[in-house]
Amino acid sequence: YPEVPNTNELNRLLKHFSIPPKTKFTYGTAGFRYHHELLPPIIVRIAIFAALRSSSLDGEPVGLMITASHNPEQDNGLKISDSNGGMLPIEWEAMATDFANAKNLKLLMEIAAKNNSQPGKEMIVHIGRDTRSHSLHLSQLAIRSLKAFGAMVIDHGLVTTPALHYNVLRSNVNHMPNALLYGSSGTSFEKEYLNSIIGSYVSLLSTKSQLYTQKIHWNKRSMLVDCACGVGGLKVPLLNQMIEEFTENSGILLDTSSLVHLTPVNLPGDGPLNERCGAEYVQKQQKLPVIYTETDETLNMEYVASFDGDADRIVFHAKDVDGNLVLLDGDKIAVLVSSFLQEEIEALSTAVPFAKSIRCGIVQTAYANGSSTAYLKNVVKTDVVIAKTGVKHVHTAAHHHFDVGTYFEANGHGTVLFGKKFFELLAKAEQCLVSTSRKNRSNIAWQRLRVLPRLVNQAVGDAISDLFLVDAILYLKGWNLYTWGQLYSDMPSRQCKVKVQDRTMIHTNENETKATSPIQLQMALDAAMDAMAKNSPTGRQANRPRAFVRPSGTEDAVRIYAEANSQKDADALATEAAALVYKLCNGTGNLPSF
Ligand code: G16
Repeated sequence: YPEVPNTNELNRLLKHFSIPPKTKFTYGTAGFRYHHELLPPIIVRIAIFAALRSSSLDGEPVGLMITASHNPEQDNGLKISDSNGGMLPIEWEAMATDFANAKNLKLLMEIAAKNNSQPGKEMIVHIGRDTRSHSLHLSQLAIRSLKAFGAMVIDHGLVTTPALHYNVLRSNVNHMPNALLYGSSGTSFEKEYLNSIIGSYVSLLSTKSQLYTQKIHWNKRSMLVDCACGVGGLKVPLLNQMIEEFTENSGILLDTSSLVHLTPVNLPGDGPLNERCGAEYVQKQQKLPVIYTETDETLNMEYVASFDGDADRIVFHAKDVDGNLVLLDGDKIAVLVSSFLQEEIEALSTAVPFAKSIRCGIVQTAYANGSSTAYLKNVVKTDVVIAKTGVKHVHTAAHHHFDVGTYFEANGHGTVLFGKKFFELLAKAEQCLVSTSRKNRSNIAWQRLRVLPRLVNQAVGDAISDLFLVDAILYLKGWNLYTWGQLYSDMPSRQCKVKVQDRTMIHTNENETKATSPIQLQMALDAAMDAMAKNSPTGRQANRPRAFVRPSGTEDAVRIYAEANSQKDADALATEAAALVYKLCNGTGNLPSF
């Protein structure tokens, strides 16, 4: 701990990093995100805010991640992890915004007092940063501000966002799910985090080889991992070795061909961050990523994963025989994961009827492809809840509605949350299955389900953890990306962005499917959708053309989404929606064209 709040140093920092005139910073979808040159005043103020948040939780550690995730290299930002590893509670966002805009220490302390918040003896903040060239300087500024305020700092250096959230969760024993309470070792949090993922991955794979009595050696499966030239690229190269070490040392009987071999490409420095590579590019542009890494190897494009810049999102894809992209986005991941969970819970219910009372379900956003929602409801037969864009909304909804709640945004951000009742089920299953064979189907289901809370990040969506979860499910099912992709066909869709003078003039309804103002905008969008529906080949509800617009909370742009029965129609609807936004909301710059 630093000695006491150092008022002189705080005043110096706040004065030196003053708020530029006529600037108003706002807490967005996932914290603060701006051009990096605008960030220092926010960093100083939000570091103090984070310390106060920790104080309000009686000294429970919270986290600050310096990253602008999927944005271009010149942007940077701050994500705040609450002590439970999740996002900052929404009720605290207004105070964060007020803090980011407060001129001096007196005003900061007035805002804090108004919110019943005061510095405490124990204020602990974990810090992490991504690989942007300005992130080191910004994290040092955050550390300096925290120390001046009297907070203790735990600096994790270069980490992925989900690893930072995991570290925060792991350091707050009160919030840890049962599954994480044991297994603690003397190793660093990051090592423990990766070990926990890999250990449970290997255990999950081993459930397929229950029928084998000896090790069988085949060629290894391999996956290309496009790390978006971001921080995930520093971690993926460690994973192959960790998998091998774990498999050798654990004594788990495993068909070694089941282990995936990862070939990481687009590492930091290989190319520009998030530019024509990574999850955001592949999913939004529906294009294969550029591979910047120089290599003599012939790269396997049959099985590819793309991370975003801070590795909290993942999408999978392949290049088909015609060189086209086959995309498995967050919706497809939701379908794969939720079907797997339902199957295993059902298999367990034969021996443990309590399993039937577990509420499983999915949370999606308005961006979910209509076909995925229809498939989840009609084929998987699971409950689907639509929430607002942003982890803070989908995570909360999954927690609230389900005992096993899966959420995946179409952009690849997601995880599965296991509630208290799920852990009761595991305990009951252990008692019921004690005398059954390990090859009994219910027993296998129990072996599979019980490793999931350690494999799947319980704090936040996580590209590394989701990579192993998806790979294990595909392996257990004996599927490749094509088999998976054929579960249902996506409705053709198009996403684009338009710049306007002030995007905050657009307001939407609760689940963002309609603009509530400007009022003429939704009327015009409805008219465009109606006109297209009249000419649609089918009247089925799932195939009705659909478009919506919403202001981004991470970029200075309005996002547009359209889906229809053909790519031509989806493009036409997106073009029309973009033109309407441009006209009715004072557009600037260029209109998108396809
Ligand atoms: C963040 C959030 C995601 C959200 C995305 C886009 O992702 O964590 O939940 O979907 O922004 O938000 P918006 O459409 O408001 O710009 P990331 O990976 O950039 O941190």
